[in-house]
Amino acid sequence: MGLLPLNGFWDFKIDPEDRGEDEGFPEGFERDYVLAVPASWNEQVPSLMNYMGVAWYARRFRIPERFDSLRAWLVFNGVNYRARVWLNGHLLGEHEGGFTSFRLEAPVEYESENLLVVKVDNRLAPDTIPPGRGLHGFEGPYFDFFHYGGIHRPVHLEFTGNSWVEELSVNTSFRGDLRIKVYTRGREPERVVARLLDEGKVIYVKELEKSGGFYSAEELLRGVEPWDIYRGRLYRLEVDVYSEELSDSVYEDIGFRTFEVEGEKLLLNGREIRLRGFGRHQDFPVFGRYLPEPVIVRDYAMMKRLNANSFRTSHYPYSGEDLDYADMMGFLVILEAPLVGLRREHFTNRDFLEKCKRVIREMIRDHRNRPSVVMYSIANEPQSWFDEARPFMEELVRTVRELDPTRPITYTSHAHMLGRRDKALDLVDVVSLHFYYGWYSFHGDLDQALKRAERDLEDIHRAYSGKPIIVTEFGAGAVAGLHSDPPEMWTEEYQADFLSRYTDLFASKDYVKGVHVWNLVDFKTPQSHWRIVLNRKGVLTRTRQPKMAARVVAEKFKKF
Ligand code: GCB
Repeated sequence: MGLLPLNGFWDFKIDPEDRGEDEGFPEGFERDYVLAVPASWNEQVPSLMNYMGVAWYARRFRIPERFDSLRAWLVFNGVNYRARVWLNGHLLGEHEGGFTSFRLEAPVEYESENLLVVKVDNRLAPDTIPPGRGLHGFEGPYFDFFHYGGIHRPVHLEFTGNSWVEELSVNTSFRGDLRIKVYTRGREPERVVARLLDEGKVIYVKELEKSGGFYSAEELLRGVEPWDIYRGRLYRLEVDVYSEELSDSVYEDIGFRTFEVEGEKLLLNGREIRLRGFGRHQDFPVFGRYLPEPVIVRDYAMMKRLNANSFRTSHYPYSGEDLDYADMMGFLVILEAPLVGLRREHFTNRDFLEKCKRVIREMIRDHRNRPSVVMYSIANEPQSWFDEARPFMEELVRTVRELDPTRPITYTSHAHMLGRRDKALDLVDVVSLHFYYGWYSFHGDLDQALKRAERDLEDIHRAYSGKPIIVTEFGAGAVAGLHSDPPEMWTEEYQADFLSRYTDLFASKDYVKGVHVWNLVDFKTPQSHWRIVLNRKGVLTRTRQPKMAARVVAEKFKKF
């Protein structure tokens, strides 16, 4: 209830020796730079590009006195990677994980200015999520995207009375079912009221009933329009919590839709569909890991022109703004947790498993009410050919099902490309596969590559018949402007041929229910001999201009 944005310019200082806490930084420090929030620190100042370590942010703010009867909360939507937060010199709390939100109660001053200080630490370790090896330098990541740091998603203050909404969950169907559950904290509310609005007009009001530890209602609403592909029909659900007077008020934009796996089929609103789309990244020059709203708008406009109906939030849950836009535009989203590059040693590490479960819980809490989110991907390319992977994945699957039994679960597997058998794929509802024959092997030889891909597909289909298969990655790098006849690797022609021939193969297999090209856009990676500044597998350049493959993919998707 009541929002005060804290985005804008913040003081910033790096602390390579991690001495700031001893030196009193929480009470204020002398800045090195003034940086913008939200955004990664790396590209705002060239000398920060490769900085991985501890850094400090600070800003002052004032609050109007008319809020002084309320409780104030600081909400951080994403700080990469560890954050510790002080207000007026008092430690409020800390959070680990770069892509989920956290909220801290903030005893603010009303008569004077407040000083907010945040310590951010983005050092990688074998047990960070995603994991990395080293503590310093860029020999670290086990993942193929640049390890940006900073307060890279919006920050705001919000206010409540003495009872407040801790969590809200909504389930719907395209037939008009509506199930609402509200968990409150603080003083026991006198009543909790839900309201559904259609373009500002109230179409449903209900006082929720208390049972167990929560307030709930179930209803069948006749005449609501379903949410569908390219038709992001949204209704606003408002929940008011009263204790004496209005104590908290929250809202979610919801849609009425049903997404199911039935045998080898994917059904949206009872209709069989196939997914066409992309793996993406939240990556843009200067902003780093923060994707500004105009770029979000452009990415969706481009996806629509390319005839895509879906994407995966590879390799971490995306920002609220990005997924709000998916809700509005009617795109289907596979929401992926940041569990990228899990190795054998992770599977037997109990603390690491608990941390993964916490991150997944936070991801679901942040995005569970979105109509666009139709499936969860719990990990990307784990070393799931080891026996130890099975109990680990089993526990993650169980965790997700307990939290949200309504959405199918997947994880992406590349075991087959290494000639291994995946030991956990039977645990999930949808089999997601990656294909890079013709890029990392069979260099430049698409005939052999496609033969091998077809053989793998048939084998995997036989092994998991009865489950839908989707291809969540296949792609080849192309440097925009590089051409050759006959097509050679890194040219626009080779990428176009690669994507065209692979899409034809997938289209010819009935049991392949989705194709996602890797990637929509070229993106920044750690420096290495196998990347040309960026990962060049985008069908668009990093500034969102089409390569030759874009037109080809648009045509193929029309028929998929
Ligand atoms: C993969 C990874 C993705 C990489 C991609 C590539 O399998 O999931 O993060 O960027 O391959 O381009 O190599």
